[in-house]
Amino acid sequence: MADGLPVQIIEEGVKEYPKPENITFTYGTAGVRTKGAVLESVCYRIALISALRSKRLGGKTVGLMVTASHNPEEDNGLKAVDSRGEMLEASWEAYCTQAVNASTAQELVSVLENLISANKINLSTPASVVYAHDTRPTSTMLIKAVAAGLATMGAHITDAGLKTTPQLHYLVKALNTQGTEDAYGEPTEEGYYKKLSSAYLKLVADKTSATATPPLIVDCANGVGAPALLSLLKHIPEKHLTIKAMRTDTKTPGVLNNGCGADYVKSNQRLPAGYEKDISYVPGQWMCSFDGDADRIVYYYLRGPPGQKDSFRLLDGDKIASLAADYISELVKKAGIELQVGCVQTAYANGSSTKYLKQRVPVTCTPTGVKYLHHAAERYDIGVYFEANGHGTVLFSTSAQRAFKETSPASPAAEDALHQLTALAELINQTVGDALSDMLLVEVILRARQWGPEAWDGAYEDLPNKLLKVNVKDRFIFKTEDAERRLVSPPGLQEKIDEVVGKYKDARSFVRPSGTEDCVRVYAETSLAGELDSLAKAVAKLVQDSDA
Ligand code: G16
Repeated sequence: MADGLPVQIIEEGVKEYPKPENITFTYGTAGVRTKGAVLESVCYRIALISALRSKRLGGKTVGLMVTASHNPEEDNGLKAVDSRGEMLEASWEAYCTQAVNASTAQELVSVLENLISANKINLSTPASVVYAHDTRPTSTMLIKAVAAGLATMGAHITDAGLKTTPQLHYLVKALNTQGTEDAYGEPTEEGYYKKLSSAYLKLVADKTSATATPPLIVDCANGVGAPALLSLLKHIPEKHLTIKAMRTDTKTPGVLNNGCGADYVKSNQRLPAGYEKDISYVPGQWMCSFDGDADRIVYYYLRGPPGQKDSFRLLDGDKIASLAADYISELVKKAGIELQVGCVQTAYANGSSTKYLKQRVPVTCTPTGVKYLHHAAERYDIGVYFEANGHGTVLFSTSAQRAFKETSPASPAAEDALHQLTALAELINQTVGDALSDMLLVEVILRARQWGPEAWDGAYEDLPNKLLKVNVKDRFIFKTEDAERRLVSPPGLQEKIDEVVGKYKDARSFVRPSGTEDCVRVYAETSLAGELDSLAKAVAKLVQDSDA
């Protein structure tokens, strides 16, 4: 490949995987995402770009995950992962969009040539790409197209098979750091379980046995999180974590994310469908839901019997962020080290959570998308980032991790805090939000605090809130500013929203196009529960009218 792109092979690839006519693909919040049946050409082309990305990074391994995460089962998509395990460098997204929409091989080659020259890529550098997929029926067909694209570029390929998205992120980082002093872990699925479970066991070793409390009921969204959870549990004795896994059917067509999963529970603010008859609930019982690729988690419990009005209580990403930020800040103080703990949220964060967090730590707001939150969190010594939908993690800077290991403790309590911080940095998947790792984090903190559901929930009371999806002809005419809190287009719509919001007491509402689904999202929040529906519907109507 030293002499240039393999143009002839690319031409054959484009013939094999032609771009469907009349579809324009976009690189959105988490890569390209749409109906799985039309994505082969996208997979082939993004694989070409991934190989170039690896060359640009001196041959380091990058990753490709075939998944559509929380979307319905017939959707699929591709998430591209950079060499440190984070999302693809933003400046490359535009090349991805151009490549997937190029209608001829010649156009595609010219996009790739521009990319090569703008990034001064040496084509003789080797490329290495690891890819994985979730349980969707279209995944098998799509990974073939990924493999074909990588073969076109002569990349070294690792097919990691069925994995959760966070496991793929972990593998990328582990592969690139193995044998160095920053080794992240053994670069295998087994290595991932060993890392998480041994850190968890260190953290809960001397805590009250969990058998005294009812098992944690985990809704696996009928996705890849189900086998991953069962594998993880083989490494954790039951006395330290008792789980009842639900919605674990990865075989029956149509069940993925259907009436279950983190997105369903968060958006509908209710139990997974059918739980009322499927679970024998006991008071004080914790429950949580993963999403389809296990990169999100939300917790919940009931204040009364299943089905009783207002008994459902959600502990979403905001509540997890508060739990983690509080706990970690306390440990830092006890350890006697000077580190800044900060928190990153999006416009979807409940106003009460932001108020609560701001009284404790600095808080930053970014647009939706892990790719934005992750980088903002890197600016703190310890950056806690969570989206309200349950996607998030905690990042520990290199200097923070060094301080945990090198600080001489001034007391036994300080020594214990330093040990705990060291183990937390191992337990938490620092590459991306991870339902399994976040679940263990929550369990560690709840055990340490000896908290039942009400104690955690009592930190603050969420303002009543609602999230609606509005279908429009073209969601791309909706453009935002100010971390997506205000619309700049269509002209005049934001002023109309402001006018409506102004009629409600302490209310907030914003509108943004989804980057993963073909819809516009409307978020509304009020101080008075009785006014919520009316505000959300009024703003949704403004969106619909603007589309007429
Ligand atoms: C992805 C992103 C998240 C984002 C979500 C919804 O999640 O990784 O950061 O919050 O999409 O995005 P949007 O509102 O733009 O559709 P996942 O879990 O679906 O990969």
